[in-house]
Amino acid sequence: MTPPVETLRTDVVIIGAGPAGMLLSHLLAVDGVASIVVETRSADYVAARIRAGILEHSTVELLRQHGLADRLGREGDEHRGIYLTWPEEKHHLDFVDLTGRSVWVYGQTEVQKDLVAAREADDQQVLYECGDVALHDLETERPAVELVHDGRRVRIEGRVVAGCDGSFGPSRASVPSGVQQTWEKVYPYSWLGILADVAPSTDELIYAWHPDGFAMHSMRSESVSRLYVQVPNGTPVEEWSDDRIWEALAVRLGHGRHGWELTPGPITEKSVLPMRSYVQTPMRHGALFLAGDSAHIVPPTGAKGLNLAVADVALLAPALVDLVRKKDVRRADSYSDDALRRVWRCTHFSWWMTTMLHTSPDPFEAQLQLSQLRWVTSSEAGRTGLAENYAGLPIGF
Ligand code: FAS
Ligand code: PHB
Repeated sequence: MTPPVETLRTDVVIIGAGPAGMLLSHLLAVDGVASIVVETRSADYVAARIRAGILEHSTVELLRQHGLADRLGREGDEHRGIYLTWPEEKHHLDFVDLTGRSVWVYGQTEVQKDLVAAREADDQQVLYECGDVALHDLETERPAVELVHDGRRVRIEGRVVAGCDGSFGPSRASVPSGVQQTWEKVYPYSWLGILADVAPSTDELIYAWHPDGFAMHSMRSESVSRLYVQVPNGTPVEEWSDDRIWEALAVRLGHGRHGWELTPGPITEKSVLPMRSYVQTPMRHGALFLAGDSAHIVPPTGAKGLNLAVADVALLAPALVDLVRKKDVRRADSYSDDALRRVWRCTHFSWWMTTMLHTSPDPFEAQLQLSQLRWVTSSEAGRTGLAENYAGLPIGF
């Protein structure tokens, strides 16, 4: 192998320029800890990925606390709760009444734009379009990441490596197999998601159980709607014409029932998203710390993926500041256990919402789902339980 041509040095080498990596670089810089971010894709590619849409209360508070929420405050849409519906009924759960916490509709693409703008204003070094990214010497105090950038081999040495490289990056696999433990559940259905240039037909999100399958009405702005329908795994997106999608959404969301109507419009993007739960422990091995999708994946039914990445970083940043600036190892040593409490809470909640709302061929399961929906919408305890998980528990709970 050709020797590294260029060696860079920093405090924290961050792999991945998604929300976890870019937020971590920002929070570290606020406390005087330097980082270099390494990203395999182009900046445009990362910016264009359509992902999450809901920010929970703690995420918004953290972004505000660090001066990252100005545009969110202007362009985001604060929601008090969600609707749960099934053929006979439709109920609104008001999170603010139940828990004092709201959620915000503000696409992950917008969060990413705000993070990138803040890091560029701070002259953050981000190496895009890197290849052959490999982690080295993780069980030493001088770990390193080697890569190819602009045709040159580069070695970046730091005190710590932060694996923020999502579910397909090299970090999770860098934890030795004898050390790591993983849990995975693949769900027997997927989501077909669309973006449509049409005003939302609802003021707040609608989650719908229906014998034909789950459907959800979300949104991105006053003029752009985001909607999903449950489809079998492996469904080719071409199988679903625009008309078929809108017909299924109308039936499943309850068009014409309870005085509600769904307004269709031009579909600008459609894709099929498989659903799985995945957790890998520990979230720290030597000088490597995992945050975000590199350590866990949740089905999107609970709107937790992006918010969980933020919560990891909210714990990891102060731990690394203590380690790098003060040589205080306590929060770094407890990071994995501290983060995993929320990871498992959000993993359970996402599994619970998913299995409650997605129809299966088992008629017994359908009765259990309907009974659960009746309880969750009629009982104060049921409503509060869903509300506190959806709006999000305080970070570090
Ligand atoms: P990310 O995956 O966002 O970022 C990881 C970054 O690491 C990427 O930019 C990647 O290119 C980079 N990387 C990978 N390998 C690398 C390497 N070898 N070297 C350097 N960089 C590398 N969550 C919700 O809450 N609601 C949703 O509706 C929702 N929809 C989703 C749809 C899709 C298709 C996907 C994949 C995820 C969705 N999620 C959703 C979850 C998603 O929002 C994640 O939780 C969120 O992006 C997590 O952020 P990161 O941990 O930063 O990981
Ligand atoms: C979205 O707007 O993309 C969205 C909202 C809520 C979810 C999942 C996705 O649970």
